[in-house]
Amino acid sequence: MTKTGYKQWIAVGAVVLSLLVALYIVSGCQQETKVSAASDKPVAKAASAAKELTKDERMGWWRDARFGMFIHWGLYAVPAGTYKGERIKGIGEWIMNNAKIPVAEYEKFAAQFNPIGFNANEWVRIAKNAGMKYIVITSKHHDGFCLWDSKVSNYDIMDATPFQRDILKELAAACKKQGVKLCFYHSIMDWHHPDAQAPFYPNYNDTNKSNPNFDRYVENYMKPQLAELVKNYGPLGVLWFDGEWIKDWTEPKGQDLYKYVRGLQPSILINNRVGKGRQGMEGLSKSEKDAGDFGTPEQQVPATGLPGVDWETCMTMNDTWGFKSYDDNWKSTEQLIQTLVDVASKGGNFLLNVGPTPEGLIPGASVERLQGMGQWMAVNSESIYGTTASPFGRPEWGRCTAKGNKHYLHVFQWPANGKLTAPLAGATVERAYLLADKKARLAVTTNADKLTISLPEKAPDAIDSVVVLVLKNN
Ligand code: FHN
Repeated sequence: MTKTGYKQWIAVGAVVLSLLVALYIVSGCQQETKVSAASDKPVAKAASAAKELTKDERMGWWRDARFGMFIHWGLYAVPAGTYKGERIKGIGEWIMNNAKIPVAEYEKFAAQFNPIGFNANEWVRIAKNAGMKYIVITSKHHDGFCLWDSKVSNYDIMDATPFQRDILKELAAACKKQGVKLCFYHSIMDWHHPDAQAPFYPNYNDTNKSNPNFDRYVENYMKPQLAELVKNYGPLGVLWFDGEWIKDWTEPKGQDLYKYVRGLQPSILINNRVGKGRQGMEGLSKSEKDAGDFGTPEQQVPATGLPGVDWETCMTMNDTWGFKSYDDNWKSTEQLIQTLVDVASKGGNFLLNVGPTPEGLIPGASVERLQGMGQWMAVNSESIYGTTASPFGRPEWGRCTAKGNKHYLHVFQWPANGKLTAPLAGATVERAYLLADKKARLAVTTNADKLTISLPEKAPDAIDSVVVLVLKNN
């Protein structure tokens, strides 16, 4: 081949090569374009529709928490169970109905409501030190009085009282600061609103009566107030509805309200009193189709665990939710700790109530019990938080909770012979120890039908000593 021929071939080669390079770059760009276009598409998709949380994802923090504080506080703390010199029977927050107080008379308590002792950080500290992970406070109870600065009502803390501080805003800040979930109780029944149950006086709770303007109350008052609570004080953990038993409220209304609130905050939890599914004080829903994320047994604990059902027992420490100056029928710290354990051993949550005084203080007897619960939780909270129901029901010596490959044996009655038995014959125990003394290993023997743990003579806790069994992952 002549030199000229070589040069021509080289020139052609260079042209072909540059064409190939150009083709590669163009296709590469197209690829980038495609990729970027493709990647743009998923990003665009992600941006437009935030991932809908599953119920398990929404419920995660709540199932882990297991223990919360209920707070019933409002104008009813002013009479504190006494009206015109007479002690009124029934729970303190029902005094307006039980003493047959006309709306105009009851409103006068607002001018006396000046809780200068209120300290939101102190309340949250008391709850947190007790081991409580969330607080449910009455934003509005049946009496209709609002503990926040509502733009749709003057019957609130800012317009009707000398206090003129937004209690829910202060509590929201304290909860955020201390890492406690803020939740609101909200009554569907409203004894103050003319379109709700106010006209039913003297029996505001007359479940045979209907208000023709009730839908106006729901659409123009209740829903706007709920929007205020969720948007201005949230994000909230739970909206805890109540007062749903009235004639004007229906399951379809409950389904609508559930959707409405979830639309305001998709991650929020809502109890089953948003609809009509609750079966009285037993609190569980008739059907899983009924509105609400969890059942609400009141002043009682279900007899057994309820697999696949989320539920929360709410309970008073004495006999009233709202403050009564003379109700001293307090449950003992032992009863309260063992109830918490009983509830957790059945897979439920425990919402324990305090009823603050008109001065804004949590009663001393409540604080004392919460401190006692906190001392127990400081050692044993691992056996409560994030646990599931007992794998073998209720042993005669106490309760059991479970988490992962651990069983927590809650021993209320310490065996005199130092031998604790559990119906776990098939289990292979890697190690056993006291939660109060993790270093000391406990001897475990098994036979055909049971497992026996040898315990030290003295129980580490007089109320509930926890023995941990670490099971071999089979
Ligand atoms: O009527 C209310 C009562 O005042 C209190 O708020 C309890 C707490 O769950 N709920 C209703 C009674 O079931």
